[in-house]
Amino acid sequence: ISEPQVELFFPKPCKQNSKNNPLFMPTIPIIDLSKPDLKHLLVKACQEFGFFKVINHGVPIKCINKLESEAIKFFNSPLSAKQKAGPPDPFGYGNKSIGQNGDMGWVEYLLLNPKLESHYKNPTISILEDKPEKFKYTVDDYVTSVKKMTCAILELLADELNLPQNVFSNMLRDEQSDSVFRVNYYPPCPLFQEHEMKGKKLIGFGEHTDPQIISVLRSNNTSGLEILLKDGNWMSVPPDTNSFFVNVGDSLQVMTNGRFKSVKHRVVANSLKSRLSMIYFGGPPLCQKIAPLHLLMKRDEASLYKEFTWYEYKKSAFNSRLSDNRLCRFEKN
Ligand code: GA4
Repeated sequence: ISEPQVELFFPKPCKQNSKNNPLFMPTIPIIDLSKPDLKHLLVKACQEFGFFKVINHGVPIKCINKLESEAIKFFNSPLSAKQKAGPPDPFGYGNKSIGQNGDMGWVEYLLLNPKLESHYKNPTISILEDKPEKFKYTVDDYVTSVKKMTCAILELLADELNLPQNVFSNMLRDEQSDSVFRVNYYPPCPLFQEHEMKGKKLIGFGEHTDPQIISVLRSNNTSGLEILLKDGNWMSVPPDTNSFFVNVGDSLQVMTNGRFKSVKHRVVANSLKSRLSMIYFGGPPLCQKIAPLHLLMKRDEASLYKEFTWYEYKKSAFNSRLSDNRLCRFEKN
């Protein structure tokens, strides 16, 4: 990228310009899914951070590696070939442009429909091999396994909140569930090295919250993901290829009447190493009503949000800019 354009990719500075004191830096909650009694920790993580790391998740490493290597093959193909799988409206290949409202990032991506039976709606990633079917099965395997883990997490959360176990997981398991699968590739940007040495950051994916219920991310060994802490400082999330990172989405914040926090996050790119992440966004059916759950509310507790359908929220979200606060339109005054 040439110099003037580079400005587009600088993140906004922190509110409180952080002289991060390591003594006060919180650590990311770690949830070991193989352990009993983790429900309390899970709820705590969703309340305090809206974010946690999952270990012993049960997703086969083979299935992760296979998808990762096919995705890398795709992103390493010539641009003209990749563009055949685009534009991403709603599914396909995208490059630097994010959404429809002018957001940009140093990123290439694939947006895919994770519905097992509806891959005809996905772009044909035919550059990958002579058998384009193969990629679809690799995605299916991965999504099936990650979705299973995600539903297990949602059930533990519901249980700890004394809600029917399936309240959240049923929304993902529903045939009509409006979930998305995304593969992001952040190419190295050597032109940026000079800026990086001066401590400047290159935006890969600008700050935002996810509109859905829950998002589950797995990345290669390149850092870049940052979450916004309550004190206004950004915290870098060290990559871990053996773990998944989970964040609460806007819809879950609403259903828990603000108990769980939809965490703001962003990705900064790197001048030397590429980053690859694969994210499953668990969303409800379009007709699903989203509102604070009555069963959860204490006597006299005021509902913080108006009721809306996922269709209404999604429509409003897709008309917003990445960094907008999308929930404020749906707050009760
Ligand atoms: C953020 C979460 C998911 O990646 C996504 C994104 C979507 C897109 O890339 O098209 C959005 C963004 C995300 C929220 C606000 C709108 C829509 C880009 C954007 C500017 C697929 C999603 O569902 O919402």
